[in-house]
Amino acid sequence: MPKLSIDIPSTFVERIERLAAEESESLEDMAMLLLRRGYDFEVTKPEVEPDRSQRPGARSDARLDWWREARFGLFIHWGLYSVPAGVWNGRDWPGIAEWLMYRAEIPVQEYEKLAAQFNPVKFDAKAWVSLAKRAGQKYIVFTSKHHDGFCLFDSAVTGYDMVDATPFKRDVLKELAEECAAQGIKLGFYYSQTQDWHHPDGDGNDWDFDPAEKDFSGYIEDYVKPHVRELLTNYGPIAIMWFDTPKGISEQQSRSLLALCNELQPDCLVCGRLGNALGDYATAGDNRIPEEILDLDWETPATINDSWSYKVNDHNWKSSVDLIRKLVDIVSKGGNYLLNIGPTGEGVIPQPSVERLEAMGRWLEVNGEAVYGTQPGPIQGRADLRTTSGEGVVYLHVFDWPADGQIRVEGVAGQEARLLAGGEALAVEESGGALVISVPEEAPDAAATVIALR
Ligand code: FHN
Repeated sequence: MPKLSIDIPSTFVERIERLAAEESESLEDMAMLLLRRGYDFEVTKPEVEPDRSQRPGARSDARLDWWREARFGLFIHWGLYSVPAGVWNGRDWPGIAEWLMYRAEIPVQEYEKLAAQFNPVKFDAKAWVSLAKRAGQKYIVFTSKHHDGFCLFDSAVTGYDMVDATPFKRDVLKELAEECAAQGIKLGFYYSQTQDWHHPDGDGNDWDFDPAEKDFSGYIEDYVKPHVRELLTNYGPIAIMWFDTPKGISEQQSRSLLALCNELQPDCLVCGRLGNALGDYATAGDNRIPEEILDLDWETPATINDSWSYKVNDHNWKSSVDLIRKLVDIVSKGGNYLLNIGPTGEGVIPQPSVERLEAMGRWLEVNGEAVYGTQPGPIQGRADLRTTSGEGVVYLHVFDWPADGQIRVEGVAGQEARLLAGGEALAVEESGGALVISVPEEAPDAAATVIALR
């Protein structure tokens, strides 16, 4: 293979190194991916990109109250890509597995054949929804159509859907919607509005279709809008339309999609990735957590391993301690955590995901009052702890347990301190302008021990 010797700016090298570490790829593979299929190569993106921010006025919109209270949701990436699970023609493709079609430039006619293999006989809407409940998650966002263009719902506008094109023939959205209603959890739909690698006029597929020939406006009018109409008409009350990757969508197009959602289901929220800063709430970058409180309603979508959809060779699972701390970190800055699972092509949720979500649920059972419906706490920027607050109470979420048995906090008042785990009262005294809380020798919880200070 010919070698190319060029000087690359150090910022790009750092970016390659960071992405390679994040996705557990070799530097060579990551550099190849970046060159080959133009990963977004911006070196320093803010956690919330301006076009994915919150529309003016939404910050005080009461329609978001349930979502502000919820703090923790379940994201589900499931589709045709779950079948090859990151492997194509015997090669394990680097990167997130739902991007396989794009990364491997699989022709539409080849990729479509996956539909005949998508027969998820182990799909069990009841079990999926009850896992979210056990995890303490208050809403679910499910991929109705990802960038590969395959629809997981029965659509009258295309035959490229779960009911018409797979041996399974079941409308999984309908089953999930019914189950969410039965178990009392809100349901949202992920929908890729700009990228569609199957539709000749959708964005992204330039190996089958000539970009110069594409009628993107026609695709939005005659394909995306009818889909949105179906999604918001046929499945009962939908809590969120989670559009994704706005890319080149125009402001007028984003506005018209927003207007359609508002017309069909006025209470349905629209996430920031609708584009053009028109979302009801801001969407941070994937797995990105802002350093500080943002004066916005915002959400971090995040993975448990590296890939969103099931990837057979992705074993890079974050620990449950890490995930609990990420949840706490996000909530302490006023955000929501939308944590993802990628079920297999058979419909099985990988066991490492189940275990981690259940561990989070056990933690939330004890400490949920310090998470749900809370506000960012008064102490920010400390590495050893985070704070959230409620009516007359500050919650200290202690990550690093003190060796000397005392936690010192400044800038908070309080006479009574209590461990949420077990309810034990702790001695509190003022000393030198700080509150000093005496704590047991051992940390009661390895992930985060919560102390309620009143
Ligand atoms: O390209 C997608 C990706 O596959 C995944 O769906 C994530 C989830 O937030 N959104 C896009 C990248 O930001």
